[in-house]
Amino acid sequence: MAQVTKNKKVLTWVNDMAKLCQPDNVYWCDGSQTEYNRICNQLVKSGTFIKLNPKLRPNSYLARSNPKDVARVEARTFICCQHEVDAGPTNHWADPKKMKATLTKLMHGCMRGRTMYVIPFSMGPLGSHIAQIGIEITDSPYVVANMRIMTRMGAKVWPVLKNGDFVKCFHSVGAPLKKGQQDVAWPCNPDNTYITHFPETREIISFGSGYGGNALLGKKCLALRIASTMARDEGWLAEHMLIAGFENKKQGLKAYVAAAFPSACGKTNMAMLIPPKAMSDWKVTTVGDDIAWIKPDKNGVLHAINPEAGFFGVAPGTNPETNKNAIEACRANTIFTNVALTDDGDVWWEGLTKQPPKHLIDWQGNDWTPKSKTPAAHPNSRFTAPAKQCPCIDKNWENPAGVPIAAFVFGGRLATNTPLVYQSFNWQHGVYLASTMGSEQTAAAEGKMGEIRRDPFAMLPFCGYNMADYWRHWLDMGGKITKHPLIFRVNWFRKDKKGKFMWPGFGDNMRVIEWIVKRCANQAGAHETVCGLSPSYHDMTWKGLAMTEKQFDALMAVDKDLAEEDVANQAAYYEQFLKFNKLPMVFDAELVLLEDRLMRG
Ligand code: O2Y
Ligand code: MN
Repeated sequence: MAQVTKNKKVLTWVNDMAKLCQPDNVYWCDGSQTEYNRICNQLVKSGTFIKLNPKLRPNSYLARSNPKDVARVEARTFICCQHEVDAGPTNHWADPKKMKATLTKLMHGCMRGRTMYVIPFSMGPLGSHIAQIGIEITDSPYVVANMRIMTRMGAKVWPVLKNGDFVKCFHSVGAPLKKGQQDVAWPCNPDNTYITHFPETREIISFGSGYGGNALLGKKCLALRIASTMARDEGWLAEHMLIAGFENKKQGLKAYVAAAFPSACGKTNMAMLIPPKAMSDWKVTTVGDDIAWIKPDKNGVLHAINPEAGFFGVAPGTNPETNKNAIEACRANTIFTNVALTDDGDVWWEGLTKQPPKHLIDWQGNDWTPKSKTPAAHPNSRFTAPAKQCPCIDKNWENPAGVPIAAFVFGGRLATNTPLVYQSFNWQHGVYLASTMGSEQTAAAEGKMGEIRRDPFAMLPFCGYNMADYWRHWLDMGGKITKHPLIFRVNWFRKDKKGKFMWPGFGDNMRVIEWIVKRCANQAGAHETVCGLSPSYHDMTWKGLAMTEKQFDALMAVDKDLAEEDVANQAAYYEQFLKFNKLPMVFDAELVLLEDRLMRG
């Protein structure tokens, strides 16, 4: 048994939860390798894990979820604060008292026949002034194993926590076992799923799902939904952003960039980008691939940490060409969920190799051949891999002070009328630009594929309070910092009339990032357009890519009629925030200025 804490708040809470949930026993996680190995072996015995061939994939496992439990469930995700207006029109709100009553009923006896694990964890380097401590109570050993990769977890947290406060993270798969009842490989309760957040008391209660963001509570629930409210109250930023370093020693350039993209838009790929051969004097290093916590230092310069310790990356589409570093990161010590199993005990997913293997076992455990009508791996299948295994991990990735942020980049997945890149005129214009981001629907979230939804700051599913208050917070932060990172919009996904991508993406995105880094160093040109400050063809490096000026101009072009339509769409989108006068008035001003530029241009 691990050394446990004397923190009374922890002991009382764990005791109360044990009384309510009635587990067969309570286990305090120590976070050791021995413990991890024991839990993985137990998961193999229970049928949740398949041990992969140790020669091909050392110390790695495959889990297959219940087909009804394969992704975050936004429709069952709630912000439970006193006043509905504080959750805002883009969140599902629930009255905290009523929700607690509903949950308490469900939690009563919900861990019977199971072990209740207590996981102390730190989001961010232990002891960093930007880090936060959470404690997750869970009845899922799969969650324990994943949390050991995704967070700094175990006994080392107690001396940092001492008698301090922590975020209470309760999780249950919601599937108690009767005496003698045989367990299933992936227990869950899809008909009674609740992912609930109580920002005013900094608590999370998740019930019914064992998958990803619903169950690994340090990630989306704590590091985004709860942390965003902490950040608002305390004057910092909790963002759905990758953090990467871009350095060109020859040219004396180095900048850390934080970039927000909606789910499954290639964030992990950008965080681990490999520049094209012709730009091999650039080196890219990864600080984080999904979440950034950003605070002004004592001089008012924004510094960011990655609160996570691992990657929970989308498997399909990842291969040595699209993301060699991610492939290397999951070579060993990795948990795969819902990918396919090869006949020699390794993993496979769509896009991993050009030719699929002749035979596989698919993510649901069925025989699969290239003639099968369904994908071998689920589109939202994942790898959980330690960040330190990434070959391009940044030397400062665990620096408790974080890394200085020179630029914010906001992107989406838009096929039409959004240029490849442009810079905002100023901080206010940048915040407005990020508030209007939109993207086509992906597999990680629910909804119809291909539909466009506005996803301000890529935070739509992750902002723990009223989105309009969040925008105001960003505007206010502009007044609290001395050195404003430059703000950019990018769009890697523009298509031509035939539906073909106009930009190669992946490593070639380095060309755009080079322009961004040079703008930060005052070393690249830009001209004013209706959108913002844009590069001309000659402001960017084209060596090694067949891109004509005409093609580039098409990538940057803005159709004025379509842009007018978008102004109207944006105004309509903002309308929902007008209630209670939440919408920052400066956004109206930005729309007027844009209309004016469109009229003049
Ligand atoms: O479906 C899930 O639970 C995973 S969602 C996810 C995982 C890693 C990084 N980002 C996301 C996301 O949805 O943004
Ligand atoms: Mn994400």
